[in-house]
Amino acid sequence: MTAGSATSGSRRRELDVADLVERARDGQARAVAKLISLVEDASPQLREVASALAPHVGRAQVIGLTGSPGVGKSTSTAALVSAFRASGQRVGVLAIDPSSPFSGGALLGDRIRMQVHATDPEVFIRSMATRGHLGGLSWAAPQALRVLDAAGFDVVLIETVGVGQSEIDVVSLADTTLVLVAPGMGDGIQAAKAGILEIADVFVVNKADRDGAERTTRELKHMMSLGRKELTGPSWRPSVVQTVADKGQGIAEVIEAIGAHREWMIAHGELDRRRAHRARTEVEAIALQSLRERLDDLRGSVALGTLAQRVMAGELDPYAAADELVAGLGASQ
Ligand SMILES: Nc1nc2c(ncn2[C@@H]2O[C@H](COP(=O)(O)OP(=O)(O)OP(=O)(O)O)[C@@H](O)[C@H]2O)c(=O)[nH]1
Ligand SMILES: [Mg+2]
Repeated sequence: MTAGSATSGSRRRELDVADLVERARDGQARAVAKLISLVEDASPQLREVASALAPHVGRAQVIGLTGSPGVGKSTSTAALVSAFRASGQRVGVLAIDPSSPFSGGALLGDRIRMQVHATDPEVFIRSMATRGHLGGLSWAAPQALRVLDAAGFDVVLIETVGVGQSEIDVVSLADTTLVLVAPGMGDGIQAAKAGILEIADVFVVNKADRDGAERTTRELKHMMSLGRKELTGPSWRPSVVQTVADKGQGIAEVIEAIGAHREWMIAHGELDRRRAHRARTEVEAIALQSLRERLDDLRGSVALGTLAQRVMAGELDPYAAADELVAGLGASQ
């Protein structure tokens, strides 16, 4: 590999990636953390990491949790971790906060909720604040997921606030997506507006200890029955489960619903379809990123300058100029 020579003399010491992956697979949390940091920092060793992980991925069951701020995602995540641990599974958690300028506070809150798991070596928890990353979450989260998958976690939970496209991107990483709503905030309707109804495999009406839980549950079930009429072929009807996450109530039912969804997916070839879609999205995101970088390199280049001159002089139209530029990109590597 040329990675070593390309980065020799850089400020950072080269890490032995193969050794890190071995240690991560041995269950060493520090190695897992280091690999995720390499991913997050877009280390020059990123490609090496990706290639070392590749033979070991594809085993983990990936569960996404999304929903409005404060609906109880972290509390539910912590409760689910306990439940999966009780059945002997190793659990990884990625808490992703893509947009909030106040992520520090939110992540601090998560840390407190997760404290009960902090000393369990079979649980690995990582918060990722990905604001400011070029291309946002589209590449960092899937690579972090690959690290946890390769490290042998049976279940990976991905928590993200459901407010926009980047959350939907993250959730599309999951085999099963839980959409959390709480009663009394018109949350069901908000969910419909935000387009997260379509991504739910299981609805969790959390804070069922509050007034209105029955009504929210009914509304959601009604919406599900409306939506289904337009679908053709076999389709999964999202289940609706009530929980009181901070008391652990209803968590067993959530696990059951996740299991039922998984069985349905396997029976209908949907799990493979989702994973193929995930891989395609990942490749696409990396390719786009690399094209974007190469385009950035062109800014101010002689080639672009010359083309611009010709467009200005009326010798070339801007479409033809762009074609030439893009053709040049392909040739440059
Ligand atoms: N009454 C009640 N409160 C709950 C329940 N679940 C969580 N909470 C409380 O709701 C608040 C928010 O919970 P979190 O788990 O931090 O919510 P979140 O969705 O992760 O919040 P963000 O990550 O900030 O979007 C906390 O004070 C929890 O203790 C529940 O079932 N009932
Ligand atoms: Mg949270």
